[in-house]
Amino acid sequence: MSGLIHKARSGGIFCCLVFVFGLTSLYLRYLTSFIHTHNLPVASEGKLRQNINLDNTLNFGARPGVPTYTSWKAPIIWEGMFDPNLYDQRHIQLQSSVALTVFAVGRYLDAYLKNFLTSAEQHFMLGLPVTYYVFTDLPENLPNIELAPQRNLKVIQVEKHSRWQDISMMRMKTISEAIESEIRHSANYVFCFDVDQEFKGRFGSEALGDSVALLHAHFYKLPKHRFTYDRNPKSKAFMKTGDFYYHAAIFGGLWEKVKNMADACYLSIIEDKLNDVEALWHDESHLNKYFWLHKPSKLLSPEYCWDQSIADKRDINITRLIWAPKHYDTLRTP
Ligand code: 5GW
Ligand code: MN
Repeated sequence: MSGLIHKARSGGIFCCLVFVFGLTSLYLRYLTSFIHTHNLPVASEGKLRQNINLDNTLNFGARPGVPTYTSWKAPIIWEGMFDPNLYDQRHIQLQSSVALTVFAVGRYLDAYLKNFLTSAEQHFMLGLPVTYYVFTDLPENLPNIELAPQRNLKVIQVEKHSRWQDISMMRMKTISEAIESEIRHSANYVFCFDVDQEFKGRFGSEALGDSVALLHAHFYKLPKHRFTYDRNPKSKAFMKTGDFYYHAAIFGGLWEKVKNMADACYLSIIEDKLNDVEALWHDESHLNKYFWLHKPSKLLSPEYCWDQSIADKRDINITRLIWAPKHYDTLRTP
């Protein structure tokens, strides 16, 4: 009798095991099919990353002199608001990786790229894997820069547009293509930079977010009516009003978000060309329009991109990146 019960019991356990095993393998199959159909590297699953609630740890009262969040509750990152170690540890744990794109076309290569890259090695996203994507028409003139472990550089050749407005605007197309062909397979986040700048202090993982915009150093204190949005109703960049004036020298976020943004800006730029109009500040006008319609999830204060010629520095507790001197006379003549 007891032997029979024992048999029945072990039969039950066996059935249970088969059931659990079946469920697990079904679940695994679902997971793999999800990864395949969406063609995402495992670590770059956007939804997972959007649940990073690190921004709840920010101290919004740390900087009484300046706004620290927007009307739609996106944080504006100022020195003193965040714990750098907390951000770094969490992003290392999540295996976050970052691609930095930068264009150095024509004379901008010799003038700026070396300082930009060597200073990025000192201050940009230390502790995380970083790949620099350098777009240039002169790959053979690239400076030789020694990179720290976990940091790589890829050079992608681009043509030199004859109009400087096009060099600047066509970056959106190139960025989108590079995200599609390369970046999305190797990085979670993309940050796009002007080359005429130099890192001076920590530019770290606190700057990572779903979609990230930068407050323009010359406008962050000005009233809205002074913002230099495009005011021509014929342009796709036309804006009557907005939230902030964003600087196109830095934008970033999850690769999915940056790709959407670059695609939208490029489409608007092309539509303007077909209509024979050009936005007042080129790609920057289109970027401002995009972030008006699609609110960024995080804003960077001008501490992240400061112009040292601005006299009133009271709000700037640290300069993380500064504008390099402009030599328009020599750089912009053909
Ligand atoms: C050249 C002449 C006029 C304007 C832009 C260029 C130019 C820009 C160029 O010859 N080569 C080049 O690589 N660029 C890229 O576009 C650089 O990454 C540069 O940082 C970016 C935007 O141009 P900037 O920095 O001159 O624009 P602003 O808004 O900082 O004055
Ligand atoms: Mn610039």
